[in-house]
Amino acid sequence: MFKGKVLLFSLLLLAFATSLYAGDVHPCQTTIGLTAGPMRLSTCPQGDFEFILTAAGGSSDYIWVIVRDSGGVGIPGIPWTDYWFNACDPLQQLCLCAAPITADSLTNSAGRTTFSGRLSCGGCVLTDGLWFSVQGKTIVAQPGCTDRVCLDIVVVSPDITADCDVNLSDFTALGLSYNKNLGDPAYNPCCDFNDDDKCNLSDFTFLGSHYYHHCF
Ligand SMILES: [Ca+2]
Ligand SMILES: [Ca+2]
Repeated sequence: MFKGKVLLFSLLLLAFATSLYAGDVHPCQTTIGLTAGPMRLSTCPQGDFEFILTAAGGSSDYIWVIVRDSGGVGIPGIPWTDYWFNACDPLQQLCLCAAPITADSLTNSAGRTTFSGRLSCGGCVLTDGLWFSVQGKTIVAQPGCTDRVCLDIVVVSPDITADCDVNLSDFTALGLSYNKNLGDPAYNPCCDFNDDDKCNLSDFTFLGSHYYHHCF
C-alpha cells in the first residue's frame, strides 16, 4: 500500500516536471533566415577566417533562428553549440569540425538567437546553399514540412579538398587554377577566397596564412 503511494507520488512528480519542460525542437515550426543575402563566406577548419557579419558585403549581417516546439512556442535556453549545418547538395559536402557554428547567445524567451561569428569547416559549396539543424532536427519548410530550408550561402575555404586540413593537397588544387579568372576553362571558383572572380596571389597568400590549420 505504502509502495503504491510512493509510486503514485513519483508519477505525479514526473508529470509535473515534464509539464515544465518547454518541449522538443520541432523542425517545421522552427524558422531560420538571413538578415541580408546572399552570403559568401570564407571559412577555415580552425575557425579563424571570415565572420558571418561581413559575408553579405555589409558589416552587420547575421543568420537568425527562432526555435519552437510542436505548439509553435519558442524554446528558451538552447545552448550555443546545439546547431549543425551542411550543403544541401550531397555532392558538395563540407568537412565540419566539432561545434562548427556557435550561436551569439542562448535562445531568448521567444526562442530566438543569431549567428554572426565564424564557421569551423573546410570544403566548397557554390550552389544550392546550406541546411541547418537544431539539436539534431533539420529545419524544414512550410507548407509540407518535408523540404529542407536551404539558406543562400556560398562557402569557400583554403581547405579546398574538404578533409579539414589545409596542406599540400590544397596548395596543389589551387595551383591548377592559379592565374585563372572567371570564364577561363581551368578557373575553379573554390580557390577565390577574396571574392574577386580571380585565383591569384591574393588567394595564394590567404592559403599560406591558413597553412597547416585544422580542427581544434
Ligand atoms: Ca585539405
Ligand atoms: Ca581571388
